[in-house]
Amino acid sequence: MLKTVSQNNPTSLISRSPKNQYVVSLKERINDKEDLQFLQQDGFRHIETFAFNQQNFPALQGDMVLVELRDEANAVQALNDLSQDPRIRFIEPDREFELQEVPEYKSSLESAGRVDDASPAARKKPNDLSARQWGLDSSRGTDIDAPEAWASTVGSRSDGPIIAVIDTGVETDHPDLRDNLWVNSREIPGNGRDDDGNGVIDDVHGFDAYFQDGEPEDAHGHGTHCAGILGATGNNRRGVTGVNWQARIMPIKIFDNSAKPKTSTSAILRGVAYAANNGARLTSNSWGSGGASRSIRQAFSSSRAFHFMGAGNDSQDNDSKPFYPASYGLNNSLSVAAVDKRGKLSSFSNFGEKSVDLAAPGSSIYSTVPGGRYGTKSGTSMATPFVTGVAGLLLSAAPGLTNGQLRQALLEGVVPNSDLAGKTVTGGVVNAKNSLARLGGR
Ligand SMILES: [Ca+2]
Ligand SMILES: [Ca+2]
Ligand SMILES: [Ca+2]
Ligand SMILES: [Ca+2]
Repeated sequence: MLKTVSQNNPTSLISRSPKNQYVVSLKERINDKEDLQFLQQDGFRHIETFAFNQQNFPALQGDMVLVELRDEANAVQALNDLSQDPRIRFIEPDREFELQEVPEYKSSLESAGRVDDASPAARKKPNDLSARQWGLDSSRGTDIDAPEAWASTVGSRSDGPIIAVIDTGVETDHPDLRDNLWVNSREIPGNGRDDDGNGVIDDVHGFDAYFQDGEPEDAHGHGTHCAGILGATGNNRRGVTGVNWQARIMPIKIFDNSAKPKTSTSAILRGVAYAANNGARLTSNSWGSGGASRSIRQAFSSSRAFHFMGAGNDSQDNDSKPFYPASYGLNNSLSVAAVDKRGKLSSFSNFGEKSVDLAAPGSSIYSTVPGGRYGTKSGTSMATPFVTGVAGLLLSAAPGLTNGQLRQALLEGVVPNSDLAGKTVTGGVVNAKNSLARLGGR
């Protein structure tokens, strides 16, 4: 049996003591200030209306707002009054969560020669595919068959999907990432103005949803690593290659800069809203916790984008002990477990025959880290951007794919193995070649 190893808990969001701030889901959209007056009467101060634009969140019926309790002494009465107000759907605390990581462990490098599993003509390799990148190509056949997929598409900076990495930020001047960042062409950098009127000043490459500014720089390293997995520049004679050689990565920073990074319900809502409002087709979410949030669920589920969620690293069965956002089970999302070089479920990985959809390489993954460097990390955090990256290839090859078609191509393309049987819905590992072949356009 798998052991629960609590210290192997990479990106768990641990609920903290609530602040005096709450997220309120309204039944209607706000048209003017008077629509918010009842909050004041119930004892709350309106802080922020989250920017869930109707066109990008078509299924969201009303607005979501952040409020602050004005008088702590009357908290019980005020919360009671507001929760019974017919104009609101629900109210929940703006919780704080902490990011924890799987301890990195040294991995032996893959030194054996590769056995190509397709004819050379059907494979295409970049000049910077590191021998450490076993998840993309390996002699054991446990990889995602990236070279076979690259023969069809390597991703695209022009037609490819905008991919939001919702995480600790990204080192935007990393030499292997800077060319693959989304560019907000309607924003003039460094002039102190919000030129495109999207609510954020000088947001040229993404958004810091925690500190609410246009500089989503990574003080931690987790987000930079995830970004490189799905989209480090390929074939540039440098470092590593991403699943997509060319990409449009939109860094969305939801964590603060502390050594054990913290985030909050409100930062996550802001991040999901910004991503979809500014064109992200995909989001990659290598974080989570055991605590469900109705507002976060509502934000993801009502969005037109497609979302990838890490299953978590507690070696637990998510069917009996959910891990969110992976366990929301949304139609427009997939949850991802991790496998090691042998193709076996990683010792830390959560699983779930009903609630975890598929697996991807997640042990000893080599990718970009801050300082223009490279390093190895393990976790479902690493598995998740592998699947997001494959989705990026699929949408580069077929930009018109619906969420349903994308989901189906990813699930039907997996390579099943006996170790994953009964551990995930598909019992298999994501496979770029097979999923591309499912599109039928090759
Ligand atoms: Ca292979
Ligand atoms: Ca702006
Ligand atoms: Ca500007
Ligand atoms: Ca490279």
